[in-house]
Amino acid sequence: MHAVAAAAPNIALIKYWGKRDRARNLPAVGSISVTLAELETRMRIEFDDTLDADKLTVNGATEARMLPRISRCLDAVAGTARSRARVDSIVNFPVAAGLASSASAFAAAVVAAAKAAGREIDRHTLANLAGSASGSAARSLYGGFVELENRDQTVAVHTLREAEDWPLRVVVAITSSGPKPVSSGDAMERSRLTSPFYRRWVDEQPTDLAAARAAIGARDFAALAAISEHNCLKMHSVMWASRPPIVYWNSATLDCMQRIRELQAVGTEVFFTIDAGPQVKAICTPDCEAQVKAALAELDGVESVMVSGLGPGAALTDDEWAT
Ligand code: 2P0
Repeated sequence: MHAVAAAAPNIALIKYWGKRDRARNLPAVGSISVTLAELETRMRIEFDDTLDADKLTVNGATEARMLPRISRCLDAVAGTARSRARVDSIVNFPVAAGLASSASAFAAAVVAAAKAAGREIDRHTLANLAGSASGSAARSLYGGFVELENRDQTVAVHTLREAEDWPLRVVVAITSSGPKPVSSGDAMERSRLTSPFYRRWVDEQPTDLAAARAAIGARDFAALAAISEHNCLKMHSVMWASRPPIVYWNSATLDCMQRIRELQAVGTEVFFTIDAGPQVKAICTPDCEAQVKAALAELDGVESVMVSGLGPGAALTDDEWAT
């Protein structure tokens, strides 16, 4: 009655921002992301009749804040009549790094919970179960370049191109490890209700998705860079125009963007993207990785820099913890 699954976080290039159905956590727009490698959440789930409540640990410490969401996710996968569960999770990257640790956590949770409960659940259904816990988690069920499309009452997620097919690198510049001023769920709702740009954002998303899909299909770095930066800045413009405004950036965020523009001006294949936080993710070709990493690491206000390749979707793994 136990299983272990591993899942990586993902970084959206064409962003999910806004919900069309808050109760079911269905996104207002489709999105395209890259699933990372090396960084992972490894989760062990054991259903145990002798427990009187679910228990969750993260890196060995009891974690109460995330527990209700994990419990709801286990109910969705294994049914509300399930036994209580012992859930132990090991995260090998800083949770405050702005890497959507909830995406890797819920992707790992649905895969491990289905196996531990003895349920055969196809990947499409697992992606929807993960997505109802955290929208971006649906994408971490798949590897490489991943598209999430809206369907009637569901999402459909698939790999557009495998990681090995276009092995780009992701350099993450951490500019602040403090907590978010506003959660992304609340911020999305505020944007929907108050931003004058929200409707336009939703209406234009199919055009941006099509451009990114074509760029990934053709492995056209310049085209992917242009549409990804545009989509990121448009999402943040929606937030900035919300009332009260939602500004996740700090001055180091802007310094990183400026440095990336300088690198682009001398021909470096790199572009930026920024999520619901102040960290800057620089996507680059393998040849440019060392240069990008050094250029960001030396900036004042950059606390640390992490690098990742692209990798596979969530999967069951053997019963050993990563050490
Ligand atoms: C994304 N973000 O596409 C976008 C870009 C942040 C900015 O998905 O409310 O934690 O749990 O469904 O998935 C972060 O939001 O939101 C996110 P919920 P989630 O990656």
